[in-house]
Amino acid sequence: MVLTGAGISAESGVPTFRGGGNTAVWKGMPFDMISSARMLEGDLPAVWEWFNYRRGLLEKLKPNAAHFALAQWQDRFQDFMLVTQNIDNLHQAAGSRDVVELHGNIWRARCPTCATRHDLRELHDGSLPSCSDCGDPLRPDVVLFGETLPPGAFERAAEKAQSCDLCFVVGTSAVVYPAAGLPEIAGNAGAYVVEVNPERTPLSDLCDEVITGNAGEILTLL
Ligand code: BJW
Ligand code: ZN
Repeated sequence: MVLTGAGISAESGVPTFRGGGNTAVWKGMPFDMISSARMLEGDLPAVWEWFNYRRGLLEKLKPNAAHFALAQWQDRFQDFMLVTQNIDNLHQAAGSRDVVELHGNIWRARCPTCATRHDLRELHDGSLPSCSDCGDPLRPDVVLFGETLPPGAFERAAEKAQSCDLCFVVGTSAVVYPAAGLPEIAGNAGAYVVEVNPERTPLSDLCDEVITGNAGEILTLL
């Protein structure tokens, strides 16, 4: 199994949340304040503005060599699972199928009332999108701090972590739970755990191997 984080998209031009000693900030707010359940309850328009801004950045960006390498691995290995914390859809754009999205997808909206999911590329630009089924205001289909993960997603990933032989952890600072617990589950169950990251993380000491470098270069070499 492969677990990816924001760092795998860095070479496509997607800003990471953390790393290099910096934390993403928007309009003076740290991202973990705006990407939170509390902000969603208090100021849904501000949350939409933040995600609309992010979609605008992503619109022009393309998958990089690391995304393409992983899309090839799915055909090279019989029993492969790609688990991502990313919401940018770049794995799918590179050809990866059946990606386990732990934190949702920025191109989708969700209705909190009737749970219907909507493709934002098909919704007309309006101030606040509303549900075509029940009319209630939609929210971005992403997992904010303090919210639970989509039903089944973590369970699927954890089951694979329990049974895999090899676990790659690529481009994540490994501080956000429960995602960051997956490599530990894999390691405890006997998998060989390999981290690919230009910086060390809290996970590095638990890994069997740490490959220091950028995902695009390292995954292509592998
Ligand atoms: C490169 C590179 C290159 C650069 N190549 N690499 C247990 C302990 C403590 C706290 C908790 C816990 N369990 C739950 C919590 C609370 C919280 C949490 O984990 N907090 C910690 C931060 C303290 N977790 C949650 O709230 C989660 N929900 C939950 O657990 O529900 C149950 C519950 C409910 C209520 C109360 C308690 C429990 C939900 C977490 C949702 C995370 N959502 C976000 C935002 C999504 C929307 C958005 O995009 O705005 O997801 S946060 C943000 O961080 C985003 C990411 O997916 C996630 C992880 O970040 P990631 O991918 O690791 O990126 P970075 O930027 O941190 O790191 C980039 C890395 O790349 C760096 O290491 C670079 O070096 C590297 N890099 N260039 C390779 N070229
Ligand atoms: Zn609805």
